[in-house]
Amino acid sequence: MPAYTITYFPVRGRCEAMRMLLADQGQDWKENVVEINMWMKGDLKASCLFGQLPKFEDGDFTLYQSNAMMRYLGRKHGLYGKDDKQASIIDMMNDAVEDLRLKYIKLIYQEYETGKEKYIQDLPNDLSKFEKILSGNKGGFVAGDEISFADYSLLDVLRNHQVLAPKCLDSFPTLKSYVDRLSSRPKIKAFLESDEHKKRPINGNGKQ
Ligand code: 0HH
Repeated sequence: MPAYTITYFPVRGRCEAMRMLLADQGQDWKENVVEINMWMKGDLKASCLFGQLPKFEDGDFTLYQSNAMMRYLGRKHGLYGKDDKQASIIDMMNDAVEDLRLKYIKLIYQEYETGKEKYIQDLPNDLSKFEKILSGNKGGFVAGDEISFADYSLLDVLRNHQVLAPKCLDSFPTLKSYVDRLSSRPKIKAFLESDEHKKRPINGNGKQ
């Protein structure tokens, strides 16, 4: 029986970075898929610490907040840098990814029709920051020379943006090769090619 359980809606959303991490680390997990009609009944929502999903379980240990889950798995699977300074850079990068994810979520769920063009126009302003940071780190990851939990977060957000704006990485060669290199890691590649991943929509409203 897998150690981990992810309880979430049938979307990639806030869990696909964690799924890539688990797949890449050779971990099994169970998916507890919550359809919207079940969520609307209210009992599960009432039981969630902050009234939201995802919920993550490791045996009898339960966590809410997707980034706390990433940090937990980072600590548990050696994906949190080699010292306190690297760990702090990894935290900083994960927070920066969260800022971009929140902008993306706002676009997808609130402003898609009115704001997509402007969003794509402004996107290089955000991407250039990540390009600069990654090109300054010869190790090829957000910090040091080993993958960290924040790399899976960044990979997920960049891949989502490639769906939103397929050419968005064309002027960012380091980011482009970073996405290609991480996506080609054998276990990530197998996960990305799985029906499980391919059939799961990125977002819950059909927009991407
Ligand atoms: N800070 C939290 C975290 O990182 C934010 C969690 C959150 O926003 O974990 N949860 C949302 C779902 S994520 C939630 O629980 C967005 C995906 C929405 C897809 C839903 C589609 C269902 C389609 C069948 N929202 C529900 C709620 O707040 O009641």
